[in-house]
Amino acid sequence: MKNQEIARIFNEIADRLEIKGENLFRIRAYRRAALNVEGLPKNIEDVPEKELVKVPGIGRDLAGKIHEYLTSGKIQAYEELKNEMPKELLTLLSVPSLGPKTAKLLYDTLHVESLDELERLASEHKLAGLPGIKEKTEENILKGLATLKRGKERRPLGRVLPLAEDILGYLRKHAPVNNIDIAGSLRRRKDTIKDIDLLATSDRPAEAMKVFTRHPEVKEILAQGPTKSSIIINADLQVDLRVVPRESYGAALVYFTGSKAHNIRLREMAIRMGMKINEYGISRESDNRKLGGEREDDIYRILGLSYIPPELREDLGEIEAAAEGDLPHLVMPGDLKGDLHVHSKWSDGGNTFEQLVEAARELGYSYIAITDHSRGLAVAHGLTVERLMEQKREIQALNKKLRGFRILHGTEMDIRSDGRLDFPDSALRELDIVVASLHSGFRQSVQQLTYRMVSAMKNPYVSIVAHPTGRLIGERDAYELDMDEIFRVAGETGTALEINASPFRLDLNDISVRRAKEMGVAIVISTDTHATDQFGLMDYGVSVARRGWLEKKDILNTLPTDLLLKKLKPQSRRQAPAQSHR
Ligand code: DGT
Ligand code: CA
Ligand code: ZN
Repeated sequence: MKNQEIARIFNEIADRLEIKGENLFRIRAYRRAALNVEGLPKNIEDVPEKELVKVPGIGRDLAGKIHEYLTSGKIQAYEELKNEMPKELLTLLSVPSLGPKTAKLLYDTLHVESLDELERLASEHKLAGLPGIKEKTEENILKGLATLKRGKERRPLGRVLPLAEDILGYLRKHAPVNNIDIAGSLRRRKDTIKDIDLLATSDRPAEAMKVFTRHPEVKEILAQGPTKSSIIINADLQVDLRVVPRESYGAALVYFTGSKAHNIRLREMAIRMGMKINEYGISRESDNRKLGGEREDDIYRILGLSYIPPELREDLGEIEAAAEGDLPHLVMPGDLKGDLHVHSKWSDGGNTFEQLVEAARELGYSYIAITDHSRGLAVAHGLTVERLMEQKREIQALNKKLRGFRILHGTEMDIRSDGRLDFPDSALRELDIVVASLHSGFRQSVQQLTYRMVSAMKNPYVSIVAHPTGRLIGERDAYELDMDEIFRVAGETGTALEINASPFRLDLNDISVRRAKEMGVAIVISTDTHATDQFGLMDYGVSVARRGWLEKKDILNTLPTDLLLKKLKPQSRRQAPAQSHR
């Protein structure tokens, strides 16, 4: 598909414009277009030229560039930009903490041309002393380089899962397989993935493998045998397919789903019970008699455990809980009743309220919260108080026409660098829901960053803090925050924390979610949708919640509208005047 290629080019154009110091709006337009083209649920080559402008974030200019690429294989403006500056400069800019100014400075003065060289110079303290570069800058560069390396080894779940499902669909259609499933970390829905592990049964394994190694995306065949084949696909990702006997399928699925730590615990448990588990089945030690292994559940049942969902298989207490019959009833995608973080055309989203409502209704939702950016975030066309009130009137009018659905009026309000909020209480009071988040000053001290979050949560109108740690998977680490303090204040003030379902964020992450729950913090799962087709990202957020042991009752947007509004801060606004604390 050309979608990813175009997205890559648009991102590179944005990078190059950034080095040139061009207009921020233009740069952002390219980045947004890249995101939307990549996330487009269909092949961009199938979109007729005239329809391209209907893709959110694609105006006439960018539609023209896409058409140019699809017809000629080139974009003139991009070729010109490429000639204007060396590629090495761009390499430097790929380091998360390195801005365009610093990148240019390093290139011009020290002629740094590679990341290895940059790493050497930074670790030898050869950079500090250049204009604007302090010791702390060197530290940040080294951290950024480490993040970058990790990002190359492991990809975000959201990049890998669609590729895996594509290959799975292809094999189901073209290869002689009976069962076939995704295993490994992907089945456990870890937030980052090293490779794709597939498991199948087949009556004609050799032929199944032949079909596999002829997938149109194959770049290299690493191995091809009747029980295991490995390929590298064009996205530079390894895919392994194993074919196992039908009577071992369940045992193999447990084995290759992992995690390794979980498997080791199961094996130890089996040994204590006089049994043996491997990828072929579970058997009695004394006479080697096979007790089961065709179905996954066999293994757990015979060990006296309830079935453990793949997302929990990390040896983080799930085996003990399964032994006690104490596993959580994990939240499921169908439990969600609405999305509480949605952008419209009023700020940097691509759709009208009507389009958003229609898409949300199709998913079976009862509500969405419109949370456009606030005035401080000019690059995202943040709303002034006047515009916010205008928006409120429009939403009220639309709500009168809707049956069985409600648009909640909200904001994604910027928490400023000094901890002050971007809107006064007099404006916040007018809203159904207030989502607050940080968009600047990520490199402040732990104290300052924590202070900003805490002061936002202490505001009586702030209902939710969005993408609390600010991480961008493989690109930017979480800010340095005192998370326990954040959870404590969230619990105390009744402020909910968001699991941002955007697959490049997944923020809070699984571990934080579990900790938040233990500390009595309410959670919401939201997509931060900027275009209607992004509503579907909710499932990634649900995966994080499941990995964090959350049940339906732990998540506020599983509630119907009236109960949701009762639970969301500020509760006082919606309850009878005499507050009862029950
Ligand atoms: P990844 O690929 O790093 O994202 O994570 P996984 O969990 O998919 O790891 P991978 O691909 O190396 O192996 C797939 C599964 O195979 C793993 O979750 C458990 C199982 N496995 C691999 N090596 C071993 C091993 O040495 N011992 C045991 N018990 N299981 C293993
Ligand atoms: Ca794997
Ligand atoms: Zn947002």
